[in-house]
Amino acid sequence: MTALPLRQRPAWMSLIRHFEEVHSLHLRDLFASDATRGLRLRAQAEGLYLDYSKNRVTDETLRLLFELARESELAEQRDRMFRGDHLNVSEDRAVLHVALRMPKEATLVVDGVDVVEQVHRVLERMTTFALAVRSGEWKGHTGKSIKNVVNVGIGGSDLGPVMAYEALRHYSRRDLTFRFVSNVDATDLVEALRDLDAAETLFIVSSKTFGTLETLTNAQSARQWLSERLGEDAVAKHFVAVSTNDVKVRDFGIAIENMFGFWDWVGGRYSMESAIGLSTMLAIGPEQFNQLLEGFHAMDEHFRSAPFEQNLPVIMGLLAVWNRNFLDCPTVGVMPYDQYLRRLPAYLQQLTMESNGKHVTIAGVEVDYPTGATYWGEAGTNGQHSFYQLIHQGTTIVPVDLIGFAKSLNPLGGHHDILTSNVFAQAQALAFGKTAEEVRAEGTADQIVAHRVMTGNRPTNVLLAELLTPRLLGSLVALYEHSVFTQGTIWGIDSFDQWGVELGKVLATQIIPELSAATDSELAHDSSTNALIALYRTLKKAGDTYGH
Ligand code: G6Q
Repeated sequence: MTALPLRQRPAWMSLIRHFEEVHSLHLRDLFASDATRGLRLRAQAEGLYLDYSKNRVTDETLRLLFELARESELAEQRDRMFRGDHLNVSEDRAVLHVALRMPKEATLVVDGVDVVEQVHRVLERMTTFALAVRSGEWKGHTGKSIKNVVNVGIGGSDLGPVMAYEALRHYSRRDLTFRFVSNVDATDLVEALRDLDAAETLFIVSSKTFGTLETLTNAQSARQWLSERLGEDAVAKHFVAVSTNDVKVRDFGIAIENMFGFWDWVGGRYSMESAIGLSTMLAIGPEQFNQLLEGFHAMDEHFRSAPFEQNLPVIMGLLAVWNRNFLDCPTVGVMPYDQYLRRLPAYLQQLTMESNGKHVTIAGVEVDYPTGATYWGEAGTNGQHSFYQLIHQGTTIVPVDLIGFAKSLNPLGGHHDILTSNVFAQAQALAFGKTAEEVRAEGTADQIVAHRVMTGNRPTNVLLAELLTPRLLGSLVALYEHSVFTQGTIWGIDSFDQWGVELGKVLATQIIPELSAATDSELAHDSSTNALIALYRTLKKAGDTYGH
């Protein structure tokens, strides 16, 4: 990147001056002074309608933000990503999740290899396997067909699969059971397997590195569970692997013909449409999986070709920067008004926070501005009856993405209109609030008025689509991916590494033997950690009333 440091970019300096002029503007006034605002500040692509009019921006804010994108070389960086340049500088890797969803006829040669051809070769193997399992042709060790699929993975090797399964459950084979085991807490595995018949169960061990302690621990225990019931020879028909590491897969005891590969240029949190999506393909079938890929690809093309001013990911990314760096909002809420998307907030939490939670620029220089916000959320309308109070009246401004659909996959009475009315009503309430005069006019006693005032001026994006389909899900996820990319590019950070998760893993590895050894070793940590370990050892040895 040759862009100037962020604070020296002319558009950034203009935005700082501009903020002084607009920071006290209220959305009430912005709407009152422009009857067309809600028709102008909107954009549409690939079945997603984005209303961003309820953000605290003026036309000038937007002009400067688009200028900032240009000065930050967003187009150049985007093109470098699509070309396969090593944008993940700290790991010296290309960032090519966009290649995972390119059509078969496309080519993309990176380091002398056509990666699209590689991708489609794996997709074909996944398809053959998925068809065999779904048709019952793939038999388990005892000759029974597969009825249960258990994905064992964590982080990027879990959140995508579980989110996609939940999101597309409507399209899934209802006679197959899907479970997702991620936590090294044995409870996760034990509860997942409790009612399953081993003879009908297939394990997918999903791990890019095949070196992740949690996943390997769960996979070993799953193998033991299976072997105890069907014998060690059963592993061949009941275990498949998704990984980039064929040596470790073989060492674990899974044959290479039962391994589905991907590549180091696919980041874990960007991998749900690679072979990591095998459970998704088993659930919804290859054709619908293909539609998911088409949805991703369509949004990629939109990001690649639409002018910034009409480009959904660019607009959302720039607004996120505005809210983070100028309105000083430390968190963002993502609220899908669709029960099937209930795991989307968790998925986006990893995508956004692992990507943009960084403290140095690509050049390794400490940033002097805030980067990635904390993302969190809950499916609507549940959140409205709990934490929305703070969003409406708290002292922290929380920008919210509200995601709604015009049609329900489960039309039932008046449910869907009630649900969707809340999407629109929340955006209205957050933007316009309720003044003291309005509260008083309702006959509220003077001493209560202040409590009932809603200041409003709280930003929202509303994303509206017709129906949740595999294709739409692909476009929606790609929209967030490229919004994350836009933010990371403005901030000049490496959105594709995750060094912050390493230290805790290393320290835990040192502590494991101190907790599990038969004899208590000397402890040489800080006094707090020493005391915690000592107490753990004592409590572990003590008998309890349940006789464990
Ligand atoms: C994602 C992260 C991380 C990763 C998990 C699992 O971007 O790198 O969440 O996906 O740590 O890693 P493995 O797939 O290698 O087991």
